[in-house]
Order: sequence, then structure tokens, then C-alpha cells
Amino acid sequence: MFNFKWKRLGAAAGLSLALVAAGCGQDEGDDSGDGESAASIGEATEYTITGIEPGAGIAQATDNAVTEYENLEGWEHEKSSTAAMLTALGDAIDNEEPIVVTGWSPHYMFAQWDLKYLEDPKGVYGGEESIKTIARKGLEEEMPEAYTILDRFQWESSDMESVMLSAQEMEFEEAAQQWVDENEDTIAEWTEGVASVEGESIELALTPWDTERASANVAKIVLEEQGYDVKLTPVDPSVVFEAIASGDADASLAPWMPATHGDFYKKYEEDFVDLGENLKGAKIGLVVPTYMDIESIEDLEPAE
Ligand code: PBE
Repeated sequence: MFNFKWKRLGAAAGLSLALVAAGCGQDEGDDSGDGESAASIGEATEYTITGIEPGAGIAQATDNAVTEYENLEGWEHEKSSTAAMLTALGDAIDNEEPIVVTGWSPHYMFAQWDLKYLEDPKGVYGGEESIKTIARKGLEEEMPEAYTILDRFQWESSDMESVMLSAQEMEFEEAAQQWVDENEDTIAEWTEGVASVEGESIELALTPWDTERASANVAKIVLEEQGYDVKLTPVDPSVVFEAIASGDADASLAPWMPATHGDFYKKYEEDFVDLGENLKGAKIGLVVPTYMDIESIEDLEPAE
């Protein structure tokens, strides 16, 4: 899925990962590999899933997972921030220690490290997720030009990833501008036959993750080129839906469906317009380094 090379943490980390991968399947369980057995994963992680911001859809899903999987009895879902989760993941990998995190794609974590999703036989995290565009009722009639562009906004994971990658080294605004400049044909399709406007204000709600910073900043530039005055408002997922449903914000490209934000979606379903997918092939779940010798959430052992 990731067809670019993400900057590595360092050659040493890359090398040790390669060695671990090469050693896979040999001498299992008789040396440092002990850390990989299911029972000691629980002990080594203190029966903790390293999560992200409490308002995230994936945080809600993970609370559900801890309740629904009997083998997660006694496990704690520790919520903090995406940055803290990524630091903990990087540190664990540097030390080849076990760690279980809440992860999602598109995200550079999969390009930076060798990671795998744990199988989710109960389907708590859904299967394949899409990112959707929603608008407030009345937007189509009041701002048909913006509505048409937002309705046509569709891109691939690789597009979103390229903005996210550039944004590691520059502001999201700049990274989005770069993508817009390199994808004139796509933008031309989105804007074909759409009239320009004169400084009409439009507000897009987004969630505070890089995936949505990428899409919102691209939408902002395209709408600005059309003559709009665009405001981006980052809020928690629940507030995104609330803001669109109440008409406080005009549209959002942030909802992950059907699993991640399904509860919020259902709650406000009658009060917004669904413009369909803007990106397919997203995913959320529990993620571990590939050197860990488990494949499924059900392989984790209950706390004693
Ligand atoms: N995420 C990224 C968000 C949506 C985008 C998966 C961390 C969430 O869980 O709400």
C-alpha cells in the first residue's frame, strides 16, 4: 500500500528489524524470543494497550474490544495522544520489546516500522473503512459550487499519504499546495464547469489527525482557488457530526465509516447529508510489531 520510502528512524533501527525478521521462525522460545510468547506479552506490556486521544473513534472501539474479548479481561486501554503512542511504539521497537497499540491506515507508522494488524475475529474494528464527506442540510442549495466540488472530492490512500509524508517536513498547508500543484488534472475534474464565487465564507470541520489535516487542507486550497474564504476547524469526531448537524460548520471530509465513527453517524444521521466516500481502503485496529509472535487479538492472554 505504501509505495514510497518513509524516512527511517535510523540505519541501526532498520538493521536490527531486518535481523529480527531474518531470524523469524528459528530458535523460537529459547532465548530473547521469550518476550514474544503470549503470556509474557501481557506481563511485559503490563496488560496495557497503548491508545491515543480519548475522543477518537478508535478509542471507543478499543474500549468495546476490551469488554467484548473475554481474553482481554484485566487489560487496560491507556489513552493519551497519538504522539505519545508513536513515541512508545518507536521506543518498544528500538528495544525489541512487545507493545500493543491502537493503529490505523493510512498512516506512516506502517512505512516507518514493520507492523501488523492483529486479526479481529469479533469484528469490533469493522473490516475495510472508508472516509466520507458530509455536509449540512441546505448547503447544496445555498453553495452549489462548493457542494459540487466537495461531492467530487475523491482520492487514493497514496495521495493522502504523499501529503502526510511531505507534512513531516513542512506545514500541512504547504504540503497540500504541493499535492494540488502536482495533480492539476484531478483538480480540473473536481472543478469542471463549476462557477467561481466571490469571497463566500465556508467552514470545514476536521478531526485532529494527519489524515484529516491532509484532506481538509487540500479541500481548502481547491475551494479558495474557486473564490471561497475557507475556515478549517479541528474538533473531536463527535463534535464534527454535531457541528454539521446543527449547521455550525458547512461540511467535513473527516468521518471514518462504518466502524470508527458509526455511533456518531447514527446519532445525527437525520440531520446531515452524506456525499459518499472521499477515500476507500482505510483501516483501524490493534497493531503490533511483526516480531511479536501473535496473530490475533484472541492470542493475548488475560491478566492474572
Ligand atoms: N483515527 C484517524 C481517527 C479518525 C482518523 C483513526 C485516529 C479516529 O479514530 O477517530
